Amino acid sequence: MKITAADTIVTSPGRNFVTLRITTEDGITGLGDGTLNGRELAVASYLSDHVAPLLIGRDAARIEDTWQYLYRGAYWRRGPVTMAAVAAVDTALWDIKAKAAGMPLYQLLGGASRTGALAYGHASGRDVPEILDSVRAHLAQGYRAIRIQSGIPGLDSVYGVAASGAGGGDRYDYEPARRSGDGPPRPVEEVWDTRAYLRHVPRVFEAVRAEFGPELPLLHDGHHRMTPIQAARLGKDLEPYDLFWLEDATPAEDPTALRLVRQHTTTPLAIGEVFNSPHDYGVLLSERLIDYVRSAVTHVGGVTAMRKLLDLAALYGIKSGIHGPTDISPVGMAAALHLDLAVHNFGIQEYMRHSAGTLEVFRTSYRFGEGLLHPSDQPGLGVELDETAAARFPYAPAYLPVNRLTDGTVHDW
Ligand code: GCO
Ligand code: MG
Repeated sequence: MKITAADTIVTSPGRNFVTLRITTEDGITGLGDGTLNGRELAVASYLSDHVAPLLIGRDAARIEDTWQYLYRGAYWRRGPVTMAAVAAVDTALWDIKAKAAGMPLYQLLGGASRTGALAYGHASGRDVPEILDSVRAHLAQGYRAIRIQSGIPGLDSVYGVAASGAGGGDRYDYEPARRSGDGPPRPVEEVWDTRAYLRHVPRVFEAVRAEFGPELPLLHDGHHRMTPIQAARLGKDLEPYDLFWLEDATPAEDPTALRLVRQHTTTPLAIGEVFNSPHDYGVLLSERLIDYVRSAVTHVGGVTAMRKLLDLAALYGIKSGIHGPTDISPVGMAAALHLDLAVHNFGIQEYMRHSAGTLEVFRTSYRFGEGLLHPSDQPGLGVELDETAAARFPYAPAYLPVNRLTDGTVHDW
């Protein structure tokens, strides 16, 4: 089953996506997601200039060998651009293999371990009444686990909070990568105050628990902004509200920072969305410093790398919480859902729904009902790309915001 074409498709139905489509001599096509928010064209060039020429003529069935060939063969390993490109190839080859077998991918990964994957949605608001409305709207949409992000008094815009306040729970409201008015594209800048955040967040969770009771799983994302001692304090302050997890409490480059957090709090911890290799988890798994692995299939090196990572995590009793914001394309999302269904140590799946424009370009078959996602039983990943629709949405540069402290110092966003 020789590869005859490997095409990189960049499309922007409201936000940018990079997709690799691999075609075999017998006409089977497979899709892989290589989207890297704010740096999309670097992956597109890596794929079309450096990877596609190597794929032509290779045997599409040799997935592990191709993964190793691209990873070790480049000599320069890891890094978000390389690993998104490797992931795109790997995912497309799994799509092809499953289509050739006439099976949904999860069957090749060992078959279903559950009936569906518990999904969490993103509720947010500028203040508590808006957040409560947003939670109600998410419950009405069928979510059975909810992330809560709140505006902070004194700060104009805060990570995770929809600009309109998401009072109506409109799931399309929050898209952090933005273009900035006229002139050359530049990231917008936000202002951040960690002390104000630490004072406010426990009050928000107190209000949400008072309104919705103890049962509903609640999550929160710290987006890498706290020092270890600040994160330890937040974890302790949130213990009465029984979080499902506190995500990205401290900056991702320093995994040992979580030792201190862990010593002080029983709030479960999750990290990993900006990691780009299973190797990044080393001490986090072996010392059991986290409870959930947060990588995206797209950024950790594809289905092959994610499967190895989750199997290793399982040995330490650590579960999955695969990254699923809107900057993971429906192709990356489908790959996550097949893994979610198959692995034993599934924890939860993030699910921010894609816009109507995105779903016009990517024809998905996965389903959401009663709080659970299912990848569908279509052969392969179960997602097809409509190239005519994709061509209607050309690439548009957009960046994630840059964050500054109140004195102007650049801080983690
Ligand atoms: C999450 C993430 C995202 C990121 C985004 C950046 O938990 O879903 O933190 O919202 O900010 O993926 O591209
Ligand atoms: Mg996050």
